[in-house]
Amino acid sequence: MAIVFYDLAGQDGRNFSPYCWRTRLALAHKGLDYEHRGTAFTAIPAVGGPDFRTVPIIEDAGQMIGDSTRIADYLEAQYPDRPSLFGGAAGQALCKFVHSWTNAVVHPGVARSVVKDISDHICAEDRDYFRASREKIFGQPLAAVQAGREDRLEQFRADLYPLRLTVRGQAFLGGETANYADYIVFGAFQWARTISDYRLLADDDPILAWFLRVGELFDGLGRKAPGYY
Ligand SMILES: N[C@@H](CCC(=O)N[C@@H](CS)C(=O)NCC(=O)O)C(=O)O
Repeated sequence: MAIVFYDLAGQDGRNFSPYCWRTRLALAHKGLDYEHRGTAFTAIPAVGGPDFRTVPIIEDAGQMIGDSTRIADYLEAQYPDRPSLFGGAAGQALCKFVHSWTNAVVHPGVARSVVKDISDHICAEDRDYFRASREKIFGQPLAAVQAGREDRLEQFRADLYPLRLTVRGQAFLGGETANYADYIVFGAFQWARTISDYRLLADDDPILAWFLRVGELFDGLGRKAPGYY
């Protein structure tokens, strides 16, 4: 039986979860067939019970596995004959840094820039849950969180300098070919692209060129997904 992949669902087939994009690209990288199940936020508890509070979740060979990092590690161990996500143990360990950097630096900047746009694109049944849970996190109405994003853009772009320097000098974070590090960071920008026309990256930013390159992989998996650019 093919793997079942529970992905976050938004309106009009917009799959906007950054973590689910990591898993989606990891499955494609491994060349694994899967059944894609779009899942609303409020439907997640019904998928795997109380141990699974977030997506992505995959079901494979009778097991449920949650958390994008655990899923990537599982796929690498379970399917060693398929293309490697990490290129070995050192690459796998370095991806933990890429994960931490992305979560600490990229995700907060993206979230504050587009959180109101997310709420405008989520499934109708999730609206109240999303607004209440995110307003609790931010301590403000979502429109107020997002307000002033233009004033924060220069600092956000400056914070991306190490990424910019890297992808200016090589095609992918993985080198000549993409690996899981690319998918971690790609997920953050794909999150924004799927639900907002706000441009976090300048047209001439090497990070945008890299993002578009990753979007072309696997027959344009990222590019073809509903989004704004
Ligand atoms: N550490 C988890 C985080 C996953 C996560 O936060 N997923 C969000 C969607 S992007 C989610 O399912 N949130 C559920 C909720 O907020 O109720 C991973 O890497 O998979």
